[in-house]
Amino acid sequence: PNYTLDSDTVLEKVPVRVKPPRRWKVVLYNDDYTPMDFVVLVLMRFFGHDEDAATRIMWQVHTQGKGVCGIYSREIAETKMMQVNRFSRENGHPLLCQIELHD
Ligand code: NFA
Repeated sequence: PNYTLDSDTVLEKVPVRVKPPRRWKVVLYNDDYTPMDFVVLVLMRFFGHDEDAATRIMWQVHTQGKGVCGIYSREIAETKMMQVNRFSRENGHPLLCQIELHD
């Protein structure tokens, strides 16, 4: 029921968000053309990794076919995906960035 304080004042119940927001993985995919140095640069510039971490993730993508750059809310993940794909195309590389729902 709604909470009636008097005949003309009603505080409507609004849904309370009880579940934590879903998290999204930002994923890079391997290809045969993008230079390794460019992938490391992307991981440092857009995901805040230092050179060692960026190199490890780049190598994971290169050898396993894909790798996780970071985990974010949907808004942040979509923005990073778009920024990375734009930056890659601007630099003439086919590097592909996508997002997927975290388990
Ligand atoms: N496979 C690419 C190469 O050998 C390097 C690469 C790594 C590309 C990670 C995309 C992602 N130049």
